[in-house]
Amino acid sequence: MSKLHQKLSEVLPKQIDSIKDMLKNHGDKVVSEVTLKQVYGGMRGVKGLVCDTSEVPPDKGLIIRGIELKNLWEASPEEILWLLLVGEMPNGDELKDLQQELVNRANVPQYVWDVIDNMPADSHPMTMFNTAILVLQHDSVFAQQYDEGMAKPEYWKATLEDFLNIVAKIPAIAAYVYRRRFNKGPRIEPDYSKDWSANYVHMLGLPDPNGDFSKLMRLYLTLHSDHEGGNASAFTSTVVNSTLADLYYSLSAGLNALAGPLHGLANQECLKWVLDTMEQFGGTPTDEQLEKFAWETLNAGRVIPGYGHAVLRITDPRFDAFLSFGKKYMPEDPVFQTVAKVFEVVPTVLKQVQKINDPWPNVDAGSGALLYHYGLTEFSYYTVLFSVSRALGIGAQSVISRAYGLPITRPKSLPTSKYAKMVNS
Ligand code: HAX
Repeated sequence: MSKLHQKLSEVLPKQIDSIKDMLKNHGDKVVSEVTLKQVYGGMRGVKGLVCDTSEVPPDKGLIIRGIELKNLWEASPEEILWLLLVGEMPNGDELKDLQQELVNRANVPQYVWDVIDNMPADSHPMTMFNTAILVLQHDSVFAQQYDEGMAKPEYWKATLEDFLNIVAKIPAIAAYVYRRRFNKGPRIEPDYSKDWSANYVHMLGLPDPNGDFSKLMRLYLTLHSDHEGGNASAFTSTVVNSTLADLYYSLSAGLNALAGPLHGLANQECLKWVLDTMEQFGGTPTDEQLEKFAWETLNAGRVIPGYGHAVLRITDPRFDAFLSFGKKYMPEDPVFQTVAKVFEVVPTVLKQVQKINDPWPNVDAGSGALLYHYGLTEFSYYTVLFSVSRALGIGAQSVISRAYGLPITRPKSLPTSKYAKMVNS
């Protein structure tokens, strides 16, 4: 048994007992009320889900297991995986053990490469990536053990197996999607002397002479890992996994939600918006030019990608992390300079639009410019990077949900006529 399995076998029963106690003593306590506006407003603010991996207070942003993001900038994705699941950082031995376990599980079956090779060559990279994850379902431990009559207390262990197998394999899959989709040459064999994110960078095959691109990718893969349970991708996965469809089905479903332009695809849209301003004005635009461009976007009935959030009411601390990286490593880069300028101008414009609740940048506002700087210029690929990272949070949430024995997700809907009757009576 790996150290992660051992640790979870110790930690989870205690959590399960405390939840059982809380439910026994306070099960009927009201924790949230719902207004009609919330019913027709995407359930914003309705408390009805549990997520123990992370929390997003509107005035603070992402907190993973009680640790604010600014204290996690230096963490590796593997450490984050452990933290999400266990609730504390791994020690050196535990980290090594987890990294070795990922290496042991990293081999990608040939049928995955065959499927990617047989997709239309101009498929969106997210379609290629999510299809590859779904195809891997063939090897789901959960599905196989369920067929064999697995008992409920074993569900989390089988989900953990699927989770680690997926995490181990996705860097190679994502890297191949990049190389195949953008004609970068044959697949690059993994280098297991490197850690998880550095090996991913190696398999992408982009030049990284001084290691700065690897530093960015490590930060990127940490920052996007989790964002509590109600965001569209995590929530979708939660619903699908609650049916006991295994993690391959549920992760692929969640990542399909991430592919929407109001969610993860905003990172490709955002860089496009930034480059469009530069093209229109022949370089880094002035404040006045940017303001005009922002109003033109809004007046055309479009959103300004990378700005606004369903929960946050401050500058996203993940954006802060990217901005600080850019200031350190590429202060003279004109695309980065434009991103920094957009940050000064766009919130002042959005603040003037009454209906917009959050005028501040989100995670997607700055990351593209940094990737662009290091030669990752194919921005339709950016959401795949996001997905590789978000798989950590989604998988951890699923392991925990199955350990808690949460039932199938099934909120109640009513027809409009019934709501009308309720509010008019
Ligand atoms: N530009 C223009 N209009 C915006 C806006 C923006 N950046 N942000 C919000 N609005 C509009 C909404 O479209 C909505 O308009 P309607 O009432 O006409 O539909 C109104 O302002 C109220 O929206 P809100 O309450 O402030 O925000 P929501 O919770 O409804 O939506 C979104 C949150 C993130 C979807 C929204 O801010 C948006 O579309 N932003 C641009 C796209 C984006 O950056 N998405 C990535 C978000 C982070 C993420 O999930 N990454 O994966």
